Amino acid sequence: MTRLQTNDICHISKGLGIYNQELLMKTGRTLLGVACHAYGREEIKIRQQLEAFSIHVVPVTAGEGIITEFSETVSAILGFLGFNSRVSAASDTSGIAQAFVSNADAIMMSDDNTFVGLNLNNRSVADNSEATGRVFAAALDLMAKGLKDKAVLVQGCGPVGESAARTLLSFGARVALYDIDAQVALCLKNKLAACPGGHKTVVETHLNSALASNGYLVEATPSADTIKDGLISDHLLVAAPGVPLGVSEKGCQVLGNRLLHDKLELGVAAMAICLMGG
Ligand code: 2YH
Repeated sequence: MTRLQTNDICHISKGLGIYNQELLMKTGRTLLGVACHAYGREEIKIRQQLEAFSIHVVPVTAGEGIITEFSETVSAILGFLGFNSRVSAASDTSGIAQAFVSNADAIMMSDDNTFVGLNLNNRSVADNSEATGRVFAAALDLMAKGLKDKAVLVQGCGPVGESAARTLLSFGARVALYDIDAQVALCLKNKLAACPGGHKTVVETHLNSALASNGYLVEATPSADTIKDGLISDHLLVAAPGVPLGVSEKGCQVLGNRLLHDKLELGVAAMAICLMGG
């Protein structure tokens, strides 16, 4: 998992309005709407419950320590959506205790490996990798105006790619898997066999031909420049949860509104909707 850096996130809080407009243009839904689509929730009902749902973001000093603006940015995203959110005054154990004492509904916190939301009322856990894969697949479904029977390549078969693949199958997509380590892709194919439609999942071993035969891509790798500019066809739609982004600057220009990428917004929004249960 890539560790975020302040440079990755310091612009997010101020840019949420513009980000939301761009997302609306690309998907037809706002940040809240895309997250609701990911969990099959009705946006209008969620809107009625948001303000009363309090989420404390607890800074974590373990491992490589605090990332300046990480907690503030997570809280800003939640506040933008309408949640009652705040960054805990204290970090770590004290921050968790404060959240309990103040009757918070949920906590969000991340160390170097795991970013979770914890619902303090019903004990449910929202995992950032699962939520991120799911919400980017849902966004691609919206960009594509439905993925049923469409061929989608999932590039990168770690936890984010796995969650994306499961979600794509639930939308009725035909899923192809590619990983730099073919064994990892094969292992995921075997796991997906139990999902409805999962037995039709295929493993691609050559990225070039895989990109030529799939018109839709979820780029879920933790590496830059995984997609050569020449492989970007004029109809390819890309949802890219991977950090860093696997598409070059030139590739981004070519794709324009056919590319969706962010480093935190959709994943946090999806975690929050997941925490609200349903
Ligand atoms: O960067 C990370 C993780 N690799 C997960 C990122 C989500 N995809 N975590 C942030 C660590 C934050 C730090 N402990 C803090 O400021 O609380």
